[in-house]
Amino acid sequence: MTRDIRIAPSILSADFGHLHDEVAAIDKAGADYIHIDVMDGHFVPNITFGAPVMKHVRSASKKIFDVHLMIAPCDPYLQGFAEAGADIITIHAEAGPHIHRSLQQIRALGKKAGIALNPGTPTDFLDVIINDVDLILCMTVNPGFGGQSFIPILDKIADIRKRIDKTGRDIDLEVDGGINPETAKQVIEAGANVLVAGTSVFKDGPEKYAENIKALRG
Ligand code: S6P
Ligand code: MG
Repeated sequence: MTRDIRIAPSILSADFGHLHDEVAAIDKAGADYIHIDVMDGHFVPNITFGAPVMKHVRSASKKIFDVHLMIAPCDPYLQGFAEAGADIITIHAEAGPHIHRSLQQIRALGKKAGIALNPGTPTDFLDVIINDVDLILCMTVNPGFGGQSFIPILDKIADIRKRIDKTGRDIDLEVDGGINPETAKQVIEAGANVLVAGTSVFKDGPEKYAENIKALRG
């Protein structure tokens, strides 16, 4: 089956000294979503930036801002990211004691709700929340750093695709971590339709972004 593949460059690999220009450049180069990685130094062993920085770059693109919150607890920050211009807010299965309420809160803020599964988080978890999400993010690295190697959990991606198809709803299946032209083919084949990529999009400078994005579409 042919799916419409969307590419979500992760600005974690951008030049932070020129973030506004970098977001404008990937927009122009053909990005479908702008993937925003937020890390708190607690849920993951690294710190990036918060809603004020995202708000500052929001004006660089009209594309979908796909916010990946690697933070716990997530609840106190959801409104801030919604107000800063997020379109999709994705939280991790382990991001708080009442994950169902957190997903409801994202939707109540008028945003699409995503759930992220770490490589070690079982897909059975989806049974209890799949009707409350618009996107499922399957991590193919343990989150915290860009530039890690892809963990080949293709059966897990295929399992999530089956669960999505069973709902009959149009839920995005996003894959994040170690995506390059070779692994992109594998995850598309397994059922993913949104590919996050940092290293492989931002390598070799802005004049290569369009070519790098195109190479991921398979
Ligand atoms: C996980 C990571 C992801 C990012 C990532 C992808 O540690 O932080 O959530 O989206 O930057 O990067 P790469 O280099 O694997 O494509
Ligand atoms: Mg991410």
